[in-house]
Amino acid sequence: PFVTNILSHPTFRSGRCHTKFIDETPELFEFEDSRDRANKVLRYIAQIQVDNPSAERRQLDIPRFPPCAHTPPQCRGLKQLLDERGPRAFQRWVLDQKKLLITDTTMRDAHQSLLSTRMRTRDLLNAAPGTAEILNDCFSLEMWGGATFDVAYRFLHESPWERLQQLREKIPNIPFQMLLRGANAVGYTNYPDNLIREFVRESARSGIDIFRVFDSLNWLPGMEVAMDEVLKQDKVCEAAICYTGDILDPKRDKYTLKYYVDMAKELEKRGAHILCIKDMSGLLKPYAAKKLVATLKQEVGLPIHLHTHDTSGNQVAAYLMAAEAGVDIVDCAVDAMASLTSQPSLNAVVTALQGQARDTGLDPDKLQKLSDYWSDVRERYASFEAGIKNPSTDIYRYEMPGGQYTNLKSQVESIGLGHHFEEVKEMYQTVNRMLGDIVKVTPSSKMVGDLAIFMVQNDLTPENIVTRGEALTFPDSVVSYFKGMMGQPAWGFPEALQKVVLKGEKPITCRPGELLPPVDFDAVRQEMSRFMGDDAINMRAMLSYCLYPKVYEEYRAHRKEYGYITRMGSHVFFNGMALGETTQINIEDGKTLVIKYIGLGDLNEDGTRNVQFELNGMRREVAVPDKT
Ligand code: 3PY
Ligand code: ZN
Repeated sequence: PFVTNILSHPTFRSGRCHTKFIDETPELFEFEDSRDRANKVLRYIAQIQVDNPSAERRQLDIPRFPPCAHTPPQCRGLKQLLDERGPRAFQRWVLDQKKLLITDTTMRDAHQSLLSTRMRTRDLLNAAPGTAEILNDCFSLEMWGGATFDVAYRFLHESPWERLQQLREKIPNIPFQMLLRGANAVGYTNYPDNLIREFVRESARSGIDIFRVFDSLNWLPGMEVAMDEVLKQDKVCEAAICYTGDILDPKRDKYTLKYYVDMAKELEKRGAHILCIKDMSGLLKPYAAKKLVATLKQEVGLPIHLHTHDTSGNQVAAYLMAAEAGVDIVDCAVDAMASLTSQPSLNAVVTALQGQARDTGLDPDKLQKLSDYWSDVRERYASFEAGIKNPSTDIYRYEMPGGQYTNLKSQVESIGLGHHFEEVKEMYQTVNRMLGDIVKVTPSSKMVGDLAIFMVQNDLTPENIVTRGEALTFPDSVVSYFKGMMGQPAWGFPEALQKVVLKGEKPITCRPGELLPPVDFDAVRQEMSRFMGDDAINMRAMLSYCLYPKVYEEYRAHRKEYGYITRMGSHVFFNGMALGETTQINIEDGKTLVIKYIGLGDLNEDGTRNVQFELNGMRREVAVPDKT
């Protein structure tokens, strides 16, 4: 069966496998006959039907794939220039462009910010050939990192590494960009240096070209190791300044123009190829964008890449002002996945600049085809929409990152405080003031959110938290922050509160990575053999386990129990099937399951319920636990 797995694997069949193919393809070690696979798929669907018997379900047709006239492997673009001539030549090329360059964030930040990061690999892959062709002339695709790593395993039961590899195969021409949280990698806490380095190496080997590295407190030591390893791998190091406050407001004296220029100069000195202004909450107003970009263009020699969220509705204007001031690259999302807490619309920016000095050169008619696809796909994710219907300039008061707004809402609802959401939002800004006005982006933003919820839950105020806090155990993220495990905020910690939170423990002032013992990968391997076969334990698996031990172990268990569910249509994957609906699932090349849902059957004495299907025309019944 191992040889059959190799022979039928798409990578092998495409003729593009390399020497590490076997090491890096754990699914080759999964031996199952197709009857087994079919059973697992039916049990997966049956469980959804039983868990939520009265859900409204409807049949959806296959989304309209974006058209693609060329076979992607023949597309050549900026990726080839980077691979052939290296990051410095790539940087030069960017600086020489007159057109405004575009990064498309549809495959990462857009769905992280609009749909709780739930976009499945299947839907990304179906967009891939059309994207390779239609966006051939864009600067990059941001398609990995941030929260997508964790969510892929935790909620989608799929491997982010396989996503990266499969997209790379289908999009060989456009540079791939990821968001890396410095010493926090793609997690919420600092990790040992050797883990960060291995993570960067493995991501680079798997297809990432451009690493956007940031620190959640703009603390340079927190970016150091990640930046150094990106440079060592000869990939593009895009170092980010996280933007907060308002440089045009004279009353905000911390995050001034000088603060950002000083940081930019330091990042340039440390070898960054590109400077990113990471406006994670959409606070950079149009005239501030113009001033910041114009000043940075004068003060540093790096290309400038602007990232924002359109929560206020002001951000297409911010891009146009930034374009006038000479910004090199801006982040947009295809319009069906743009605006509000996501990035500004790609289609809007492209059409606004048509015929102007900084014309992007992208074709609006073709972009529309891409948008039609995402519009269809988005329907399948309706249950993850946050219900935000309009732009809101209130974001200038809350200063909450695009992706956090929706997550905080569900976090608050999940602990039964849904009716207190407004209060939590107000508290979020109170907490920020109490902490001395800090940069808020993952993981510091999550800590501010956790503390805000905690204060609402416990009736705490900035006035009584120090006295009443003595008797309380603060959330883990808050303890970690005050201990210095997220790095050092530019203006220090409020001391009295720090004492109360730490309860006698001593905070650190150095880089956490200097204190954390290096990961012993042999020991990790040993530990992992408890729940998976030795052959499948490769560096990717170990990295994932080190970052998210429990989530990764559960992912392996889920995969064992339900098999290959990644090829199931997303509306079925999330919501199950409508009565009488037929769906097709391609379980391996050339083998398709045609499944029709007939209905729920009887409850059995052992607490299971029968669920009826037709599988390839034959009646099949499976029994799954009924806990309703
Ligand atoms: C992330 O870290 O996931 C972000 O998107 C921060 O803006
Ligand atoms: Zn963002």
